[in-house]
Amino acid sequence: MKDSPEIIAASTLVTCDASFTILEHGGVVIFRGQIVKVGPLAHLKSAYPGAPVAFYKHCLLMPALINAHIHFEFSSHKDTFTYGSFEAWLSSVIQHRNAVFHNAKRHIHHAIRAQLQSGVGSVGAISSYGLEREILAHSALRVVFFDELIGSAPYALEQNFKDFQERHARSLKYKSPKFTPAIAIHSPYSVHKELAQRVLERADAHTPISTHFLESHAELEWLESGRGWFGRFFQESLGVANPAPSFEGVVDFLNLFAHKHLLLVHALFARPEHFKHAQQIATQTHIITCPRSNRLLSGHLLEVARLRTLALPYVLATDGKSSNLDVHLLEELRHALFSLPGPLEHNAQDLLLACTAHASKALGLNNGVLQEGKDADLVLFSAKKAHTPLDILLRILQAQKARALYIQGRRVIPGSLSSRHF
Ligand code: MCF
Ligand code: FE
Repeated sequence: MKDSPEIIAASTLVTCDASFTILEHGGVVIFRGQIVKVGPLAHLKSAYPGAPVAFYKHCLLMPALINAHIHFEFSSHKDTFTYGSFEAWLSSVIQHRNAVFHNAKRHIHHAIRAQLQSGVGSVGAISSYGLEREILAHSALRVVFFDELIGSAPYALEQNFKDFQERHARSLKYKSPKFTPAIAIHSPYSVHKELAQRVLERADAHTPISTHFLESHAELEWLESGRGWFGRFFQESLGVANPAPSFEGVVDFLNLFAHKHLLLVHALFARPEHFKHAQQIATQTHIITCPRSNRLLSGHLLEVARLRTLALPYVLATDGKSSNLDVHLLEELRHALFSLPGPLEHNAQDLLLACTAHASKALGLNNGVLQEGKDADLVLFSAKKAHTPLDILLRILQAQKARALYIQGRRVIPGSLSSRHF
C-alpha cells in the first residue's frame, strides 16, 4: 500500500451512489487503501498537485464488482448434478456430492482467478466444509466467509453444533479487513430449528447471516403443511421414520433472524407478507438473486417488480458451479439484462447497483460506491463513451473482462497471476 496519495482517473467515472452520478474525465484520489476524494480530474490535480496520476483512456472507472453468493467448494462441478428440476437437483446432490470435490483446490484457484479477471473485488463465499477457507484468505479477493450450518436430524444436533463451532472458530482466526467471518443457515428444510437457534444466539446484529430461502415450491409446501415432495424425500431417500419440519411455518423460520443482518437467497416462492415480516424483525434485510441458478433448478425467476414496491433492492450473484454453468458475474449480468421483465434502462441501473452498492451493503462492507471514506476497491473496463446506465452495462458486457482492478488501493489486475496465490 503506497503511503502517499495517488490519482486514478478515466474517460468516464460511475460512482454507483444513490443519484447514480456519471462524470466525464473523473477520478478518485486514494490514500492508504481508501478513497479520499472523488471528482473531475482537473479538480483532483489542482487539489493534489504532487500526486501521480494513472489515467485510463477510453475506460470506465467504477466500484469493483461484488459477487455476494458463490460456493467455491463446488468449482469442479460440471455434469454430475441433475438440472431442470429443484427436486431432481437436490436428490442428485445428496447422492453424488462427494464426487465433485475431486481436485477441488485447483478448481477453487481457477474460480478465484475468474472473479478477479471479470472485475470482482469482493465475494460472499458460502462454505459447507472449509475446503476453500485458506485459499480465499490468502487470495487478493475481499471475502465475507459464510460458514454454512447444515443438519436436520434431532439426534445429531450436539455433534452438528460442535462441528460448526470448530469450523467457524477456524474462520475467526483469519479475520482481517479483507476477510470477514459470517454465518449461513443452509435452508429451512436442511437445518433443525434448535440447532439454528443455538448457532444464531451468539451472532451479533452486524454479522451477515445468509440463508437459501423458498427456492422451490416444495419447500414452501413442506414449511406450511409438512407434506409433499420433502416428506417423501426424507422418508424414502433419507430413511426418516415420521418426517416433520422443525419450524411451524415460514414466519417461524424467519423469526430465527430477529435483530440480525439477514440475506435471503433466491426467495422465488416468498409472498409479500414474508418479505414484510423479515423487514420488521431483522435489522437489515437483503434479497440475493441468482437468475441462472434459478432457471436451471426451479425454472423460475425472482419477480423484481414486487420487491420495488416493498423498497427492497435486490443483489445479483452467480451461486456456485453446483447450480450454474460458470461463476462469471458478467455472464450473470448479461442473462439478467435479457431475461428480467420491465423497462431496460431502469433494469440496467438496478443491475449495476445489484453488484456494487447494494451488494456491498448486503455483505456489510465499506465499498461498492466511489465516495470519500470508502475502501478503494475499483474496476476499469474498456469503453469509449457511456452516458446512461444501459450504455454502461452494455459496454461492460462487451468488454468481457476488467482492464484493471484495485482492491484496497492495490492493483491486482493486471498483476502477476503466477504468484503463489494463483
Ligand atoms: O444455492 C444453490 C441451491 N440451493 C442450495 N444449496 C446449494 C446451492 N449451490 C450449492 N449448494 C450446496 C449447499 O451449500 O448444496 C449442498 C450444500 O452444501 C446442499 S445440502 C442440503
Ligand atoms: Fe447457493
